[in-house]
Amino acid sequence: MNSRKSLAMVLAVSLVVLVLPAVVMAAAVSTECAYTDSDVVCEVYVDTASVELRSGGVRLTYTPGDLTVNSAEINDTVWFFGAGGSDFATPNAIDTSVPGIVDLVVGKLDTNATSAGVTGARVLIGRVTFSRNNANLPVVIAAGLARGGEPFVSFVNATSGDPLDGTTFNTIVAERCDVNGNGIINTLDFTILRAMLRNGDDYVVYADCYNDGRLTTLDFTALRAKLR
Ligand SMILES: [Ca+2]
Ligand SMILES: [Ca+2]
Repeated sequence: MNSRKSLAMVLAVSLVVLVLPAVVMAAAVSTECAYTDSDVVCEVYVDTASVELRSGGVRLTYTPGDLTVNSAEINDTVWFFGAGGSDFATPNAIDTSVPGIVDLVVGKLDTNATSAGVTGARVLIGRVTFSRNNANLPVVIAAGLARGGEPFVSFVNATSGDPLDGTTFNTIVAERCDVNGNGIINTLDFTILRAMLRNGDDYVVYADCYNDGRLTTLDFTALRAKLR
């Protein structure tokens, strides 16, 4: 490679390095829902590896005639205000008062480490369960910012206190046992589940065919029964 080419490459790499932090300084929210004939379980995660979060708020919307909220909970081992997780009296809020809407509002202020926010990949925000009122498909659930993204309900940088721009939302609603969430339950799901177990991959609710909150070989057995 001549020196001009190598200089161009160095510049290109530097540009990528310079540009990347600005692009990833946002929260990525994943909502993963598994349905059966009778219920739907949704788990909401945020990937905040690039920034420490002070607070966040996710709104799930659904069709009230099709679904009824059974329960909603926030992961308050991560999201809390108080001394090292001992005080869970928090501004965490679950609002299910309006049919068709579930708001999950979370925050963290550790009084032992006030500058620390929440950071990490795939941090659980909360879990919502619905019962199904009919057999209508598809089961429609969407996610976005709670309450229009007002400050301290939107995703807020713990360091600067500023709301983040560009929070993204990805929602997958799949039948329980559809391990790869592609809308079909077939032997490919076996293959993928095997790889997930071998690799110790993260829990995904619709891959949890046995429905016990973890991924084990029992999910194979349940998937086999489902395919028979
Ligand atoms: Ca599948
Ligand atoms: Ca399982």
